[in-house]
Amino acid sequence: SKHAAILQELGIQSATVNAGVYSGGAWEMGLGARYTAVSPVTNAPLAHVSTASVAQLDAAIAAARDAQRHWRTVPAPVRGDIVRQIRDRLARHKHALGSLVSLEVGKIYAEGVGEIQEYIDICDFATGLSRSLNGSVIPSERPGHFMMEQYHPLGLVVNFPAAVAGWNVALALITGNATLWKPAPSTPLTAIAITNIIHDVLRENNLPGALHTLVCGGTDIGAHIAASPLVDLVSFTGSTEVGRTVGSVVQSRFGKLLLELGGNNAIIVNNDADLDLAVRACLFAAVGTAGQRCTTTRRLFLHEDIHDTFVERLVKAYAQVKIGDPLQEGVLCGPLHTKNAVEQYKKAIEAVKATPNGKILVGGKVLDGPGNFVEPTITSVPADAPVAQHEVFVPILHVSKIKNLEEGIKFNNQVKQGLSSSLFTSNISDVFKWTGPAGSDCGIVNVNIPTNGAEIGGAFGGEKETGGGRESGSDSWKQYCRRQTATINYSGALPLAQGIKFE
Ligand code: UN1
Repeated sequence: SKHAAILQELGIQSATVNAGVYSGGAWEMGLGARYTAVSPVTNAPLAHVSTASVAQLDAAIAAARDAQRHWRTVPAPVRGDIVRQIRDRLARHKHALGSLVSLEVGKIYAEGVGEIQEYIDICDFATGLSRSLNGSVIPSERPGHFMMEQYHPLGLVVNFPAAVAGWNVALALITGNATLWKPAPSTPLTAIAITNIIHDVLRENNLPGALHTLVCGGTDIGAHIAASPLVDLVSFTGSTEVGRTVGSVVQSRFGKLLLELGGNNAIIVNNDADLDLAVRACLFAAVGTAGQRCTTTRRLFLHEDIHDTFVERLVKAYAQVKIGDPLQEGVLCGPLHTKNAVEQYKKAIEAVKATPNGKILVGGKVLDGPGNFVEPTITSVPADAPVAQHEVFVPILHVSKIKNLEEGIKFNNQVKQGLSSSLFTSNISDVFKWTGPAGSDCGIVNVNIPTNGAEIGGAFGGEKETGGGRESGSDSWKQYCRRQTATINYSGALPLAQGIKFE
């Protein structure tokens, strides 16, 4: 079948037991619990995956650290070339990898391929960057002294779960680190397929496969990683709840952290906005990936002048969304990733119904059948309704009315999360109010584009309960490094800083 061909191209035998541990450059059968990866479209098994025991994890960490001791001395541009080769190999299998993401996660094919494209983009970015991992030269106050700041590899970077793995792998590798990837228990196959590809590139270059280690596992493995002093940086993408625990464990041992946690992203539509553009943007932002991006729009603030027209148009657009098999052409909304997400959806719909003045404007139902399908939903609730204060990873968009931009900014900022935000307007001064210091408090602030679908060139991440981390572009690479200030005295004398005399 089509599915079997995809799995075969990527070196995954369908319906066979897969070794979910890639340690020391070789696949191993995991001695932990066995997982079954299921299709969110049918809930039928896709493959069985073994997971690591804690002892296997420790061995994998040791092997990765060992491999890094050589890797850290390889010149950065040479490391960049390895990442370029990984990029080429990913591009060659883009169709199959994108289909596998679609198969396993449930997002539509176009978005599955988009995710692989994002991995390819960050590899391009990292390859170029490998020639300019600049430190700086700082003028010393002392004669005959040279002072500089430089960036060295950290050691071992662990990144768990996520589709965002590529951002971490590409940047961690060019900066001279080894990486260990612990994917979400529900997405082992994409991780196994990408590891197969990277394994081939490393082997062809006589480099240890341990530089890209993979450990499938559950919460015991996650907890052990967070606590291990041999893990230099823990990059975690997931819920605020889990991130809080991971964060405090890593912080208590003074490990480095990169947290990309929950978002509760809003779009504000001014009365002077291009409404065609805004409707299309809201549709992609709220229904894309069936509402399961950290950047998905969950709250929509409409100026009272355009509120009714806008809602009417958006409801019409929602009614045309085809829900179904994400690999089928024309489908815009696939299933939710897990059965549990369907339960969360039901709970949120009940909460809307129980909210004073809360209304379902369109959607609200779970679809019959074996898959995890729900209707994309628009609700009308007051901006401060409890149901709109936290992130539910489903396609539910809460709409509220605003009098002006000031009120929109207040509502945008009043939640605990601070990832992404967008304003639709044609008013120049509102653009600068929105992007200025008293505007949106999010890590990502957009004008006339959706909250999701960020390019890799900018730093990605958010404030407050989103965790404060920055990944992907800009100078995010510095987080994979230890910063070192070096002062070299070539004067032959010993002048002390601050003019101190000590004799
Ligand atoms: C995520 O959902 O965790 O901006 C990341 C976006 C993508 C990244 C999503 N570039 O929607």
